[in-house]
Amino acid sequence: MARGERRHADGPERGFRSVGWWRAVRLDAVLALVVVVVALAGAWWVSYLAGGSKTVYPHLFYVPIVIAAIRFSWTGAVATALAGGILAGPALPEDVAASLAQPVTSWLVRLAMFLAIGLVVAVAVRGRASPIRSALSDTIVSSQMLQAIRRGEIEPHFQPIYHSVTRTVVGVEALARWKHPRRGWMGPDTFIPAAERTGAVVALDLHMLASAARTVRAWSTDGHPVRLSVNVSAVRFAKGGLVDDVIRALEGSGLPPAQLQLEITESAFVANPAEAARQLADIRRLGVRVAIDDFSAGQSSLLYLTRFPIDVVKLDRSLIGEVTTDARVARLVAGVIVMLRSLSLETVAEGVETADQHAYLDSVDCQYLQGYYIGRPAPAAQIEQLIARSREADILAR
Ligand code: G
Ligand code: MN
Repeated sequence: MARGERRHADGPERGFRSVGWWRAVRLDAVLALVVVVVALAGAWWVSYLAGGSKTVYPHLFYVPIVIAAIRFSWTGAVATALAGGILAGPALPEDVAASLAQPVTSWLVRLAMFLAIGLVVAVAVRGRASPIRSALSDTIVSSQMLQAIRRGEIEPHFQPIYHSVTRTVVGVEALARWKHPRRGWMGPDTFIPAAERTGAVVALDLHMLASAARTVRAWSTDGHPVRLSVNVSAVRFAKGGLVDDVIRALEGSGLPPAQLQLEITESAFVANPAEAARQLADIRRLGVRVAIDDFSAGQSSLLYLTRFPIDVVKLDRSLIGEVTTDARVARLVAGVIVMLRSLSLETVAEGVETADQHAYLDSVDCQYLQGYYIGRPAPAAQIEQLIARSREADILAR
């Protein structure tokens, strides 16, 4: 499963502006509609200029009919064929110069041809039209995202990671947030899945890595370095050359490698395990740490824990969400924590949302906690303050 799809299936973050129904209008549908209308009007205009329906130009009406059939299926085909039938029929003189009207029979025949072609195309592309449509909308979303990166509208927010032994915030996870000029803050679920499908996520990952590293480097944390966790999409990982991006981000920001951690889901390892292990080893050789993200949510294989050079395992929030409601899940999580410790791997519980979940995870010695109960993702300045406060007093002692 694509990374963005499941990890962002959560509700809107606090502070997100609600999204009106008109935001759901698909831009590609509006564009297609505009193209159809323009093509209809163009076909009529060209046929008129060319002397009327006697010319070959009324065939141009097939263009909008075919577009509508692909984009809007048979309903679109019928509507456009009817509109075309009227425009190329009663609305188009047979002979413009002589202003002679078309006989009913000839325009009815044309209407029947329009309907037939429209329906044939609609049936022919059935089931295949949806990939065409999604490709179009993915492209639009991705190119808007790339523009937004250039305009500085996409920035990392940070979610605190809490150490249950020292009871302080010791790290943060950078999460992409898009401050859209009209729509306000947008979560990654609105653009990451599309960007993964087009490959534009590579640019996003690089931007997030470089920009989060600079931000965290600039935090004044008086001798207590904060660990920065950055997500790397499986698509980015598969492309190779990640280690060069990491070196550049470290050099560009001055962040010590030991403070950086990359989060990767196991889906990134499936396609080419040997190559994945090699890339991870290169990254760790820099002194950067590697975490398996969303563990237990995907194709988790226990053997992965021994085959890949990793430091940290992040237990998926689907597991954590049930530790207080299902005794078996609770025992499972307790056991997994023991197992990970015996492999010298650190454990982070993701999606800790309640005091009860926190208490349970504490009781089974889970080292690190992350989730809404600890703190929501927030802009850099707020998190810098939270970290400072956490040094004075336990932020969970409430
Ligand atoms: O897969 P990954 O751990 O990178 O996912 C991070 C996502 O999880 C972010 O979109 C973040 O907002 C969300 N998230 C963080 N903490 C919680 C939580 O406690 N509950 C839920 N439902 N989502 C969370
Ligand atoms: Mn993550």
